[in-house]
Amino acid sequence: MSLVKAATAAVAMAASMAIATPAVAAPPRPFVFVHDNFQPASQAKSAGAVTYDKSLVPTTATAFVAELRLGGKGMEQHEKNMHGGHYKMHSGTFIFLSLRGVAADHHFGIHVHTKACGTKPDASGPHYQNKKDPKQPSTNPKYANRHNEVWLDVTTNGSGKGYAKAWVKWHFRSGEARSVVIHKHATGTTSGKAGEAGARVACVNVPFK
Ligand SMILES: [Cu+2]
Repeated sequence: MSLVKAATAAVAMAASMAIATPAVAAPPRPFVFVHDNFQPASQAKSAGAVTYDKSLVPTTATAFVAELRLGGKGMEQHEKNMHGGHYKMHSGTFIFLSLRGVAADHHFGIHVHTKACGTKPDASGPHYQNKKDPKQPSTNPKYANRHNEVWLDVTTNGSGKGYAKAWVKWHFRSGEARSVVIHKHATGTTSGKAGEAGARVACVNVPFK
């Protein structure tokens, strides 16, 4: 799926829901969009996104993140309107990430983390996990995998553009998923290395629903 197609689909979906949802019900909107450029880490308090390594993620780079939550909170009225409540819709969370102006021909390991970006790379906390690994930091592939966490690894093209999408069958717990962290290397999948992707080179604040 091209970025244009994905963005068009997301906007069309948002528009259809805006029309289908009666103003009186006013349920929480099931989508979040963030579009930011990267500020120096010293600006973390007020920045939407920060970089810790300007050689890989310069301050001229931009990130776009979209979350679309299907089913559950905020979608009941929409589902009734669309289907009279007779059909069981997909339930889960779709996340889309696009990067521009970052290092060319580079594979970045990228995940949803639990805390907001800070002046220090570690401020964003561990990965968000649907089922929390009792042992933290979690490197057990039973917990640290793309079904229990949100992984958005990106391989950029020759001009430093790239995108990724993820679909998980669950919703974020409110307030517990706060950022998208960009790491230096591809995400590991083997025991003891699962979920690891090297240094945190940049971070995007996203108020996931
Ligand atoms: Cu991470």
